Amino acid sequence: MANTWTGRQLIDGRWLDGGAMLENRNPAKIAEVIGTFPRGTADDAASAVLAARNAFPAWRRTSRIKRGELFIKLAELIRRDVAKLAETLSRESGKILDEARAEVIEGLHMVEYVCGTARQPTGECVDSEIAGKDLYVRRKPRGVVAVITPWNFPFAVPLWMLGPSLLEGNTCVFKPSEETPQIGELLTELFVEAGFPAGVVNLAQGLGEEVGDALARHEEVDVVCFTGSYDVGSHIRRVAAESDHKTCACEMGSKSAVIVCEDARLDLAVNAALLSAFKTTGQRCVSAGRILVHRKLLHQFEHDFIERVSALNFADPFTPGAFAGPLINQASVEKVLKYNDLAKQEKAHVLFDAGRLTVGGREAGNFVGPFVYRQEYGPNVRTIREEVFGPHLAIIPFETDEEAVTIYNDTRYGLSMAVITENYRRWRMFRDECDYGMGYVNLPCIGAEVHLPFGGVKKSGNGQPSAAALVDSVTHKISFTVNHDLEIKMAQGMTAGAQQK
Ligand code: UN1
Repeated sequence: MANTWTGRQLIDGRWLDGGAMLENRNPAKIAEVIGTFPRGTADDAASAVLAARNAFPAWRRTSRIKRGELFIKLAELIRRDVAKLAETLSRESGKILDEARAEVIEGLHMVEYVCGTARQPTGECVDSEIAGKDLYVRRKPRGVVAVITPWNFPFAVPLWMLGPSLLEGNTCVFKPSEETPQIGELLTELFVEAGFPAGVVNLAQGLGEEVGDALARHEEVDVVCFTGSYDVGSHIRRVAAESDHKTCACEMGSKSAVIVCEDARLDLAVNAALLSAFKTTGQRCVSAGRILVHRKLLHQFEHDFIERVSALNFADPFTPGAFAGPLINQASVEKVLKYNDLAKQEKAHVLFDAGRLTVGGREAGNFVGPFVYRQEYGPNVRTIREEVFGPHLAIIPFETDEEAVTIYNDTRYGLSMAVITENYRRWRMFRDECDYGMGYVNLPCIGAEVHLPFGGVKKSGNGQPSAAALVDSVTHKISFTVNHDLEIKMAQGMTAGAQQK
């Protein structure tokens, strides 16, 4: 499969190749070029937006149920191709095969959710204060949606956005991350094969600062859906704010945490912490960068946790039994190692430091193993507040539940949080006092399902979640008042007839 792929863009139903190309490499074996793909231009982005704009009127007039039926076909095609999609995803993103498969299934779940909601009520019928009037609330599509997606979930996250956007009658320009163009193209091919009309889904490939930026700025784009880093998301929000009509749904970084309470079951806490911190090599938006542990359990927790961490296998994603794969690129390697050093400078007590992995073929890829340290909570400690996006984990001791809340909230992010406790009053207090979008109890802080809202607060997001809740971002609500009387009667007691002199 290596060296054979030459990527294309899809604009108005036509596959386009040529122009400047970029290389796509396997992060587990960086010498391996998977293929090349177009370095799209701002003009390509504009053509894709125009195609989406032109396709919009016919698509929004298509019955919602007919639109939903195309997703039934799409679901069949994804099911047919699960193995191929998972393999492509693993090779391109470095995610282990088991997780890549789970991600394809997560994307499929979004498609199935969309099929199921197509026949659900979409509006409300409301009473008027005038008996002869009926009031209705309905949703209308906003228009053209730019779908700008990350490399860490390059199949599921695009579907979280494309699914609700298209079902509601919007047309889309899909811009995959430049790290994962191939899985983006395979997904787009499936939309074409399922029979989505030309121009309804367009694929724009290339660099974020060129194509992504052009999409976010384009006046004919009505909504920008974005998942990725805080810096890019905040740029998109500022650019979009320059136009009057454009809205954004942004899901950005995090410093998510697991809170291990005084009464926690230790085995469960250790497993939850392990999955939260190191699955996907710590490269989920929701990955935990912090485990807050009650001092009473600290010693035992650290012992059991490090024992488990030292047994984890970070390996080529196709290795049976691998726990996690490589980091996505060299820049990530440098960033993670820089934060590991910073923790030492900040006088962390290092409990485990696997460092750069250089044996068993790992020297050929972007492999960095777990780094675990204990750090006391205090002001100005950067590593317990800033996002690292890798296998870099702080264990922070606490004494009281109130202190745990303070520590949890003392970061500018607010995405995901798990509480490990047997006490429902305690859980409820954390539920209400912490700032986050996705909360868990006796679970890791990863692993959300598509029929829930997915998004965060503070620097993690603008409160316009993806997945099922995206419907609120890609539609606007209209009200409609219908009069069944033969005369006009006004609400609020206003006189409706001609005034007598
Ligand atoms: C992400 O973190 O970038 O909740 C997406 C989860 C997955 C999606 C994560 N369902 O862990």
